[in-house]
Amino acid sequence: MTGRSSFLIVANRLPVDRTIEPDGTASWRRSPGGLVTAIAPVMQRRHGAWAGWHGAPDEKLEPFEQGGMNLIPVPLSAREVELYYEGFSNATLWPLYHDVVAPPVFEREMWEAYREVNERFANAAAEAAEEGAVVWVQDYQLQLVPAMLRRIRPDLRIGFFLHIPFPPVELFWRLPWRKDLVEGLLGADLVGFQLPGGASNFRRLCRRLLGLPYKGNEIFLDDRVVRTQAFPISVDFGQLDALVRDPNIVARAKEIRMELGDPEHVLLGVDRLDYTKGIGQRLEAFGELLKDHRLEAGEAVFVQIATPSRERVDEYRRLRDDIELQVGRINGEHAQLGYQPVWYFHQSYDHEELAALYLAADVMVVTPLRDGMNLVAKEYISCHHDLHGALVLSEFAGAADELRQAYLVNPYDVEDVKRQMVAAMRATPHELARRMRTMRRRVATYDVDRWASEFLTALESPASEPSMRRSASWRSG
Ligand code: GDG
Repeated sequence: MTGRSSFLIVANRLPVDRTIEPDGTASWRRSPGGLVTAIAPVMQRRHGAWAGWHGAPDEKLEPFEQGGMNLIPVPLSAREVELYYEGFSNATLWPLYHDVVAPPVFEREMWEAYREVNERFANAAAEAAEEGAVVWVQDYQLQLVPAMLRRIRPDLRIGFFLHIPFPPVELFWRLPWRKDLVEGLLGADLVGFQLPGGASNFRRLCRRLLGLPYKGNEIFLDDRVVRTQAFPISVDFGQLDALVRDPNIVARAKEIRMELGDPEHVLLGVDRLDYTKGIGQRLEAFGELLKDHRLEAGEAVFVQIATPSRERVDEYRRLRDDIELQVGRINGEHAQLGYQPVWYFHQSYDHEELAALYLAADVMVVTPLRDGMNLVAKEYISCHHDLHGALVLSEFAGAADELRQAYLVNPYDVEDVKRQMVAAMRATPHELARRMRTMRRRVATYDVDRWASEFLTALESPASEPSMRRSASWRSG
């Protein structure tokens, strides 16, 4: 068993990116992001390993170590990237799980590739895990892994966390492979969701589709119990809070405002360029405020960072064109010499620049049509120890469940978005501080460490006995 791990993460991607040095040698750098930060200490304590794709198609790599983590690269061919990743994961499941805001593609070839790749991940995990190990599978790309893994290694404790919403039964029902997916997830001992609503959608689906009874959080199978529960993900509050106190970041934030022409209000959007994020809706609202003269020229600018994402999926190409047309129209109609209303960047930035942008912004505008959580909203809150700044937040983002003091909006209602943007811009410092203080308390308490430790504690605590099944109600929950 030497070389095997007692704690294993299984995710579509490894938490490292390859960089090529000027002399041509390759090195790996830990990718930014809360998940890896939260999990790194657990990894080190438990001789942990992480299985995932390393990012280059048609390349097989041996396991290697990086920053105290054992990394197990899972290979994908170029065709699998197209069918499993861009196809079934991002053209079928992504839109289906996000309220069908774009039409999902149902293709058998994509499904086949998804099944095969999931099998490969399950085999890699089975080989790397020591007897009785804890295995934590991440996200919608790997929903078949829990059951596949349990079949090979019934001794393991298996957890699964879904980062995106779990849809209502009526939407999930459309999926031709609905039974396989649900059975895949039920291979886990604990299935975690962002919100209680996702967990209850899943339990109802298990009852309707497979006739399984449940009681409270527990679903009763013949020989075991599967626990379902919400664990709202969060950010590394402490790290962001410290970063924005760095004098270099403070100076950069001031400089950004000057570069934007020192307007009274800086509004900011930061998203992957994705059709679920409601970028068009917020730009429309901003454009109308200028047109209606509720904002005067020069008074406010909108900075939109739209990080390149999934550029080979058709729907994403169309979205990019639409957004760029919309930005061009607004600027064409409302710009003046020395004043550009919308600053649009189809680029990514390092986390220092992002922190400076958060600090520079008076109003953060987060208007997804559907979002599992939305970390950007929580990052913005973490960056405002000055208690200045307002968050305009969609009711359809998971984060809205916790951040009740945000200016909550229905992104489908353009008048509502306009009204709340204006309210956020006109609020008194006292009002802003009142809201910000409460939201900061929440994010500081429920940070990403707490998320990871609550999930792992639940995964390792015993569930009810299957004999409890007799008392499980067919209607509860
Ligand atoms: C999925 C779910 C859920 C963005 N641009 C840059 C950059 N980012 C970072 C942000 C933030 C992350 O990317 C985006 O996270 P979100 O939560 O906002 O959205 P998704 O990518 O859709 O994430 C979502 C999340 O998983 C976690 O469970 O909240 O609902 O959809 O951290 O800061 N980071 C840097 N440069 C950029 O240009 N460095």
